[in-house]
Amino acid sequence: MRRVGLLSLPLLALLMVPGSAAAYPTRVQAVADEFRLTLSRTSVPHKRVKIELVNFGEDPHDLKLRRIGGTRTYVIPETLPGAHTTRTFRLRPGRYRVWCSVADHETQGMRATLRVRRD
Ligand SMILES: [Cu+2]
Repeated sequence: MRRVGLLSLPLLALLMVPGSAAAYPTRVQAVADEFRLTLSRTSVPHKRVKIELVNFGEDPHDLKLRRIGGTRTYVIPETLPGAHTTRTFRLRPGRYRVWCSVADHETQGMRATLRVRRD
């Protein structure tokens, strides 16, 4: 019994840190190649979302997000083949259109949808 009590103390301390869960953004990896855009998850809780664009292709790619019905465009700048770029955005709940805006990549298939949940 005593051993169980000792083990649970650090866990209890961790759980009691106020706002500890909110301190970390949700991570999403967006893998780009010709001509696909694959998100590691398609639904995230709202607030801070950390998106990493990883370019596995042979062309440069960028990433843009816009909430359907919204006017603001969130941008991860053009990223070279083999490179990755990370940005953290504060996103409102809704459905976001995600696409690569380089040349005609979007119409070739580099698009996805990200749902930002209210929870
Ligand atoms: Cu592209």
